[in-house]
Amino acid sequence: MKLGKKTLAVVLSAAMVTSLAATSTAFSGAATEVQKTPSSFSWDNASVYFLLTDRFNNGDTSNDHSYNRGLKQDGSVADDMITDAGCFQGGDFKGITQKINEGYFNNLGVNALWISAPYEQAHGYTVGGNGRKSFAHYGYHGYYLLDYTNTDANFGTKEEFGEMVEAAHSHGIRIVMDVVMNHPGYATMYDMNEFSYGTLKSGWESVYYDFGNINDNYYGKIDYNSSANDWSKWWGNDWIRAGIAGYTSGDGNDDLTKGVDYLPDFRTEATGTVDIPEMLRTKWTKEGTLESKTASTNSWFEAKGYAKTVRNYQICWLSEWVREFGIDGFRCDTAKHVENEAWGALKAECVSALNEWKAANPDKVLDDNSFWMTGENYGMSLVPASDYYTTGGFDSMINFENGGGLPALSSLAAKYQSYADQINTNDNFNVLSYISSHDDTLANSKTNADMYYQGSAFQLLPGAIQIYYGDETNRQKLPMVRLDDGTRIGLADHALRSFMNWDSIDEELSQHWQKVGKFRSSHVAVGAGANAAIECSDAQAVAFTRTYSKNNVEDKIAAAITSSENTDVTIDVSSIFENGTQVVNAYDGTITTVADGKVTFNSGAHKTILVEKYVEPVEEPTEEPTSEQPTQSGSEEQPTSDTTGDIATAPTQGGTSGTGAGTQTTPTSNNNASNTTGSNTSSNTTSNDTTGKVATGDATATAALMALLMAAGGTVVLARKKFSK
Ligand SMILES: [Ca+2]
Ligand SMILES: [Ca+2]
Ligand SMILES: [Ca+2]
Repeated sequence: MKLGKKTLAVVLSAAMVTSLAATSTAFSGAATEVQKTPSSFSWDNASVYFLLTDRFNNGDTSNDHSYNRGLKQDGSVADDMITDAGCFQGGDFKGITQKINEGYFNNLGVNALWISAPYEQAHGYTVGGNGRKSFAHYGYHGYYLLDYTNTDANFGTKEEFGEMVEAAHSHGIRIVMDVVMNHPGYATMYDMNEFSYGTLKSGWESVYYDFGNINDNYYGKIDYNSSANDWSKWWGNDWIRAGIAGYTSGDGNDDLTKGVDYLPDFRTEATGTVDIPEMLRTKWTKEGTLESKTASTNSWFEAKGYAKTVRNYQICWLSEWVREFGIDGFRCDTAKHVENEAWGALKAECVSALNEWKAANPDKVLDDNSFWMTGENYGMSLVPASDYYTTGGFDSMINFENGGGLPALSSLAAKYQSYADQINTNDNFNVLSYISSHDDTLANSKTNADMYYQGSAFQLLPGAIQIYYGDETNRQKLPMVRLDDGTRIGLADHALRSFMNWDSIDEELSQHWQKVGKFRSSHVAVGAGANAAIECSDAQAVAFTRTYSKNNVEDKIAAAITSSENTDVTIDVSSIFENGTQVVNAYDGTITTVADGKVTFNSGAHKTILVEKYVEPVEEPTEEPTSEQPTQSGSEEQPTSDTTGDIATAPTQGGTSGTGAGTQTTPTSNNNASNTTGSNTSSNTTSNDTTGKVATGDATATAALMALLMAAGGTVVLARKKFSK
């Protein structure tokens, strides 16, 4: 018998809970001790980590079968590889919170999480398949909306959602919610029965609960055509277009009104007023929330003075997540199937809602960034002159150009130049680039996909980037499944959403991604700066500088990747560093001094050299014996190593030169020693993150440090010290 994914998840979860028990206390109260300092974070340099909540980490197995999902009629678990691909698999908010508190995302340099839609999904499944074999397909991905006003119980409670957001914020990580305005979920037999809408045929249960034999008979048990009255008890014809009794169909040729994948289409363009749909009133009545939810919805409309259109109800319920929890941004699904006016209206209300949340929660405010919005128009690449950026209110659109991985190094330098030139010279334009996604492919499944190369090249890409969970750990696609007759079938997009591979993490690869990721998030210049190619002794290398000067932040870095491995590479950094400047290869911690405009570093096993100005370690007060500090010597103190696990740092030029140049006598350049030190950087960082040993919370000391840095005439933006103890 196969080990089902759910079983595996349960086992993993138990291990996680055990291992976390000892470390979680280190973070208690962290949220209240956040030091309010300027942040260098910019959405233009964002490192967004996209995960499907259901597929990431199971922090609470008691919610795994909410609404009887994945259960047979007798309550036993329907455990089958094919069924599981489209089933809820147990991941939840608690699991994400655990990973936040472990420092998992800080270690990667991640400063925003894009999570799948957290609100309630259709309880039942519909039928997915590829023509040879069908399987149960639930809304585990968040695209089968049932009710915007509550969390899905598989993911957890609203309280657990709030704890997750707060944990993220206290770790310097923003939360971006996937949202859908285009469509609700399908009518599933389970929901039809539960909420008394539509026309079910007798004997539907025997088909629905036969998980081992899921097929198109499913649809034979639903009568879509006979009773307009039955179907009016769903969303209703004034809310959605759907080709069923009593409903108007969309125009199949019109992107805005057609049913995408036969899903119902919300009438987002309609100007007529509507009531709360009967299905929701039925649901809320069963929950005992009808009165309160109706009242809060009505009070929003009264306060805003808006007409009760479909679009405005959606905006009311979606913006409430921002107002209640301080959600930092939305990723808008199927953007081209909804009018840009609707997106623009959503954006405006969410900007207001985030401002309201900040005013109500001044001690939890992360930075002064406005609400952010990115959108999906499948296949779109870099298109600055688009209505999405004007009418639609989008700050960014997902860039589909690199799905499956960046090009070979022969065209990488040109891509860097092109991206920086287009993206970073235009304040009204940005993209969110990715190499793997939930409905494209995984970069590591491509021929010749070297995830070390991708880890360097992708994370040094100009613009914002979206890491798909498991890019950094070499998570694999789900394999083909062998049917009883010997046929092998793929699992379509579900194969891209395998459970996070906590039990098979490629540690060396992961550390590589961490080093480059933290360099990126420490340097706003990487994603948001100007790019210039520079001379390099290794003809095979892509070598460049990035420079950024905006909003009183100055930042400069150089990098050389894809050279020969374990080779001394000489780079011309004269355009950004003066002779005599001490610089460090943040990848391995080696320090050297610029001479004749050049520096030489070893490319190491993974061909990655990340050059930043060396910043003398600043002694920080500690409440624990300094002997336990693993960071008092060598290059680990330079900011990119980021011993606090902080990510919103900008170790920019000039600021610390006054503190460093005059006092430092050591360290000297020593490749071997520094290499050794550098190789320990990641584990030391992890250690600090999980023990909270680095004591940086003393407000007086922090203020003094700030004053010192500012007095040095620099524009350093001080690290946020969120792990203060
Ligand atoms: Ca769970
Ligand atoms: Ca539409
Ligand atoms: Ca820009």
